[in-house]
Amino acid sequence: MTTSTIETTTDNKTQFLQETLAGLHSEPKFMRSKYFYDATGDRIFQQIMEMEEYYLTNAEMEILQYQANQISQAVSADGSAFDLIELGAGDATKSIHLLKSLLHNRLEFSYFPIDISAHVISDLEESLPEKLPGLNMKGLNGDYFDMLKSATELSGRRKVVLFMGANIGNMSIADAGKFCSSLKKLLSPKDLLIIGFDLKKNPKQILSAYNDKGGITRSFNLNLLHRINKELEGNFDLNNFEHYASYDPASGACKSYLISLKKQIVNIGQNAIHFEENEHIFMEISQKYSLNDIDQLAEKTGFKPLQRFFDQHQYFVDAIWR
Ligand code: AVI
Repeated sequence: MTTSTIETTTDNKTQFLQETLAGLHSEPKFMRSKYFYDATGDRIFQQIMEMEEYYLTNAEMEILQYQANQISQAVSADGSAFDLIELGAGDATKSIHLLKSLLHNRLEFSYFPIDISAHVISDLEESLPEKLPGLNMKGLNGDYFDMLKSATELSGRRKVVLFMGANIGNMSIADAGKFCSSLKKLLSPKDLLIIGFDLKKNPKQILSAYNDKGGITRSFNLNLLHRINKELEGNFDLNNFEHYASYDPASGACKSYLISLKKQIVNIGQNAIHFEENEHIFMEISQKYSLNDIDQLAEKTGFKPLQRFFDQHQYFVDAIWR
């Protein structure tokens, strides 16, 4: 199989503008965290993953580094060829361990990394074939479900879907339920899902991962205002907004906001957005789960939990569902 990127056909900029205006005309105001990831956002997210406070990356990395063989055995238990489809592949630094193990065990599979960021997909297509000779891969740039359908049309084989990195956490519990139900409808009874969850733990540890001392998460959030200025002719003054993160141990919801430091009007093209002093924009949820919450999510959405893999501190879990 040759490597090539399938580009999205939708008008990304129009959608970005429409969704941004809809969120900023809502009460309370909100933005969509999927728009964090332009080239600068990708770079800042890399820095977040390297931060001392952001325990999630190391925890899941440890699972993949030390248990890739067990995971590879679990996904290949029935011996048939399969497609490994990764939703939100990022730089694949974690999945590379699983890919190595699958190649080492001479399993017949193709890898389809899907990512909303075109930079991510072109980087992967350049770097992975060099790092993993013999890997069959095709990068898919676009919406998860559209691209999952494209991947399914490219081959009718059994699917193993990877959804790691706690990306499910960037949805509310209700939206995560809708997402898993829609995903289940695209899968056949033999297909598997490997899904990563950040677990509920000491609230201070969670909060400092989203409110780091170096201000990297702050820059990550403010970068979306900068992106709106650049791409949608906005005039946000970044000095007039402050990052605020909160964690509620009861619900497991970690939320980030930008707070308007004064009464102000911001223009996006011809549209004027009014802010009161201390008014908030809800930017992102990073939902944390208990093991019970995870099993309930599987059950409610038609999946059967099969196996779980933890890091040594039990900060994180990669669960295999059928
Ligand atoms: C991508 N996602 C799982 C990250 C998270 O932990 O929610 C995004 C992030 N936002 C702030 N820090 C990291």
